[in-house]
Amino acid sequence: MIPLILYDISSKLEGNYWSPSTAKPRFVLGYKGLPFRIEWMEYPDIAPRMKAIGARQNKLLDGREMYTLPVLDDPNTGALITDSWEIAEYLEKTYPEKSIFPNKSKGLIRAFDAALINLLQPVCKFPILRASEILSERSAEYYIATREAGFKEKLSEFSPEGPKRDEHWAIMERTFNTSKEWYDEEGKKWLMGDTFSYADVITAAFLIWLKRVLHGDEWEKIAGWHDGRWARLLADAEKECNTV
Ligand SMILES: N[C@@H](CCC(=O)N[C@@H](CS)C(=O)NCC(=O)O)C(=O)O
Repeated sequence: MIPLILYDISSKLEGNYWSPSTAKPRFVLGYKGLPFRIEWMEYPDIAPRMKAIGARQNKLLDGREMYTLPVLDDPNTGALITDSWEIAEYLEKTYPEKSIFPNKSKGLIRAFDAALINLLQPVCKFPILRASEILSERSAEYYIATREAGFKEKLSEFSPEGPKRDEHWAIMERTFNTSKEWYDEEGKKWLMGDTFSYADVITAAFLIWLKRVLHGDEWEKIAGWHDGRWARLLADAEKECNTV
């Protein structure tokens, strides 16, 4: 089998990876035991490169069309897929062994994905601020300019220390309290009890983002909530998906 190619976004961190969207297909590829290699990209190079290889643009929540990563190139079938959800669907359909949507859970997991995004929306400016600190100079310049334009706010106003940051921490904690309630329904390792699924990939990708972009003490704070449950869930998912 020819290794698949995953286009991911580079950073200054050891090991590079940090983006939650691209972490999802990385987890799925690892879980299914598929051979793959990563093509690391800087932000300003994404659009020209994706256009050149014939990837399709993605539709953002606000309706705008743009080139985004992840993109997956499968030389075994000729498929070139944009968007983490569509990549998950493609991998499940093409390589059905070790299902990530067990027991016909795809619809429910899609709803879980949307629910988690809704929970995270109000708090995302804090990790976005931190992400701008771990990118290369070229990527950071692009990232800050596009995020400032998107939010119509200067980066320095995203999550300044003080009442605004405190509010972000409060929302973050509420988000994890809600996630805990969801995970407690089965009271086991995964959202679906003993069965690993793409829902856990979504949660783990969010955790990876926080662990990689936040400062050490900030991640430690989250890792300490609910008796270390979130650090444990991330470590378990990384093990399950052979990403460590
Ligand atoms: N819904 C998309 C979101 C992907 C996305 O927003 N990717 C961002 C990086 S996290 C991106 O590539 N942005 C390109 C840009 O800002 O130019 C997915 O899940 O694949």
